[in-house]
Amino acid sequence: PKTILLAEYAPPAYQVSTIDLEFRLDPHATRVTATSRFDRMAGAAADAPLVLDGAGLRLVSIMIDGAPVGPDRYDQQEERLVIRGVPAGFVLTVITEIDPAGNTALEGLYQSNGIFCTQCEAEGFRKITYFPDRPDVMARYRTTIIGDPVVLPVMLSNGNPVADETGPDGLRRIVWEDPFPKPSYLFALVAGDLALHEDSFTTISGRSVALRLYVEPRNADKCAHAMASLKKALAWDETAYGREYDLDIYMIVAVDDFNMGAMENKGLNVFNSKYILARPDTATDADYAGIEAVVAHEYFHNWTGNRITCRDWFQLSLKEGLTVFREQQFVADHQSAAVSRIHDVRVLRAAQFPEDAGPTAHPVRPDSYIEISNFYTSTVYNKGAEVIRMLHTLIGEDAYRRGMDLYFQRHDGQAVTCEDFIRAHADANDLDLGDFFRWYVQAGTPEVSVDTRHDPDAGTFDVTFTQTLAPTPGQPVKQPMVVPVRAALIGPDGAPLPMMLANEPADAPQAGALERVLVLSDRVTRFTFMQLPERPVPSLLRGFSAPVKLDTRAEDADLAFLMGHDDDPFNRWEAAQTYAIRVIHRLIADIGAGRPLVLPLEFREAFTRTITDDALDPALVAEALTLPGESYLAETMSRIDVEGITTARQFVRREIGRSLEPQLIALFDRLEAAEAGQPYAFETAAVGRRSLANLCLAYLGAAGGAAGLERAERRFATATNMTDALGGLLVLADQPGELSQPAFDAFYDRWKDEPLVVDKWFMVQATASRPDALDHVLTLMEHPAFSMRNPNRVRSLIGAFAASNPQGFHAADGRGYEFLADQIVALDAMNPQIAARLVGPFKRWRRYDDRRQGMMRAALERIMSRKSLSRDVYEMVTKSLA
Ligand code: B3K
Ligand code: ZN
Repeated sequence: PKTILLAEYAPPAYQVSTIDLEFRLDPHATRVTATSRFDRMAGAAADAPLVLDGAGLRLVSIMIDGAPVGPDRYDQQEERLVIRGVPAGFVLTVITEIDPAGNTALEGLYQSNGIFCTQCEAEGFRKITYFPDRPDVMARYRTTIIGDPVVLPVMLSNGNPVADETGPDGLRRIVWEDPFPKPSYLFALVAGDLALHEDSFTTISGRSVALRLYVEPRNADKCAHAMASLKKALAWDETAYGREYDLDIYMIVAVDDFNMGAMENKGLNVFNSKYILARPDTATDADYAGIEAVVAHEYFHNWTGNRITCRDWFQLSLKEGLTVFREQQFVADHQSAAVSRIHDVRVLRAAQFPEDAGPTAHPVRPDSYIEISNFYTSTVYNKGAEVIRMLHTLIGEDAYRRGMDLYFQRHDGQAVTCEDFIRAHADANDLDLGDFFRWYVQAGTPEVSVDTRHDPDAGTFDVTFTQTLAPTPGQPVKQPMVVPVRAALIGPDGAPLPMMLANEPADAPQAGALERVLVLSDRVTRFTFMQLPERPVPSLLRGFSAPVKLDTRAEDADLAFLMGHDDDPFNRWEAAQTYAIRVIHRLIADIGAGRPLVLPLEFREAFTRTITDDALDPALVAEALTLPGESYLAETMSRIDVEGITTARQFVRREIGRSLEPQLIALFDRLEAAEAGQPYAFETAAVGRRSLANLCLAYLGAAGGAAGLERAERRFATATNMTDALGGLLVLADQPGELSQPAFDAFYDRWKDEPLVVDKWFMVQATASRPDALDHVLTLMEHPAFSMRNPNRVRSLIGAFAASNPQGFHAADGRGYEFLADQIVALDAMNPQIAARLVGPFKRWRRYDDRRQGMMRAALERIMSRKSLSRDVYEMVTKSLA
């Protein structure tokens, strides 16, 4: 397979102004006629061949200006069609035939439960017809869909319907026209028997937009939350970014078989049903939150992605990082801002930090790839969003808005680069952002350590930051990054103190402020603060103002102080996490040395203070008392100690559950009573109460006492919403079979007709801690409800086991590794994108003990030895082994 390089980008020789597509739908033989107007670009050679992308197509015919083009004029290469001797301007007609029902890769045109749907990003359009399938070719689309109206009563494409007639042959022909030029990756077509849930929205300029949500008829009662989320998103983008929706119809279709979360096709989003369907009894609070966020995300792409798109796929973060940041701002404005920031950071640490530290580390703007599908990564998305957030922090909200306004004004209708984006912000505010751009080109997570020195006589407090950035594949040497550190200095009474820098005029912009943004731009940066006779406790990187690993070298006592006093809720949480990580690390060391395990008294006391303080927000309490996850804990160790992490973490959970049993029960009962009789609402306070109640239950369950288990059984059996039911089930899942199996059976029996709930059933079992974890997963693979064809199912069982059941997956006998390798190989023949995602848990193999390293490497080598690997899996495996 060939490596594609950013440095080799060349603009297309021919542009397309219009494309007329006709689909004669048939499950196994859909005929596609594409008629496009091409024009040679100024600067392209007169004999430049026409290069079209195409994959897995049956070519029926080619015509130029109505005259057939014979095989002597074109070459069919692997995924290309090259036509020689074309005029400067011409109309190309290509007829191809495709097999949607046989398309198991779920890219291009495929069927999901009989519904025809498309997924074209990044390079799926080439599986529909021969075309320059690259984002810098933007054309106006007109789409005719021909099908049997009895089987396919709903037939949709981008834009507006402009004609609709049923012919004497009984076939219906509907024509859609999208007035906005777009790249091929935003094309969409949907046809099937779908129920419509409709609403409308009046835009800020008074236009009425029809909002149409299409789902399978059995799901008609699960649309309300997605629709409400969509309306919030339209309204928010108008006020927060001054962006109005631009078509008269906004359509969303939910399908069960989908490779990722959703797709922002112009005017016709296609969604994984997981991110649309919700009813209180079938969906958890986390599902409701995911729906709100993803519906908004796809909507926000209308401006950041669709109206302004990427010049090439290296620029993917131009739309994804920016849109994730916009989504995060939207969520923070609608739910608890502190909790939502904590969630952003948890995701970043669990997924992106390991990526940045592993063999597939790449910059936010990668400079090479083998398969672009592999680059829809946490680095491009989540670190990309952190980069936009840092820009926002560095220049401030008003300057950021000026920069965004200029970006929209300057580039509307264009396909642009990350440089163009940063230039708009620099030009709008007369700033030099040259060094800041390193965040786009250098991979790896900077490590920042802090040294402080207080001089009581001089009243000065020095804070010295030292940053290092370790080498990553292909980048041995790095430049220092521009790191914005939001900071405060907390006085002994818990109040933040004025921050006055030495040698700073009293009227300097931030002089004397209670919180400042300190900018690190060198390897070592020192700040000296004045007028501080008593030593303050620094609160640094507030709100996680930069995606770095910060080592504050704080004393335990300072952490405990910040846990109780920091006025930045994120940092209060962070202090608790840092403290918990320390405690767990010490316990791991004790395990290794064979010392008896003891939960430190101060830790338990800090924990007790937090659960018994009624003044605190339950949601934040739940976050503060949730121990760092195993993946992030692994990330904090240079050599990952599988047993140590699990044993230490379990010990802390059990000890807390045991020693705080009365307090946890009292709190749980109080929270449950507050909820009793209330109808379910996805509303910040109620979500917080449910999450804290479930956390209490989890600790009680870890201790295994009768009072806790009784409550878990009761909650599971009597819950009226899925959040509570699952809270009970998760506790029962870790208990012996007499307790867990009846719960699983009852759950399946009740929900077997709801695929998204059955996914939960698989997932809870796949991640349960039980000695026979792998055998249980193997049994579940034989269950009639399991299917390798459905990505959600694969993720719920195989993906969840490999990524979130470390005891099972990393079992000392290595069978977990063999199992995963087998599944990757089996899936690769069906759906390479999903197969490549499953390589993830193998990527950190070099961080484990020698025995596990050997077994994981052998598993990767076994995959490599297969003859016909997809580009997707090939790239992930070779890079992991390199
Ligand atoms: N842009 C799509 C992701 C497409 C993934 C293609 N393999 C969804 C999103 O990020 O909004
Ligand atoms: Zn996106």
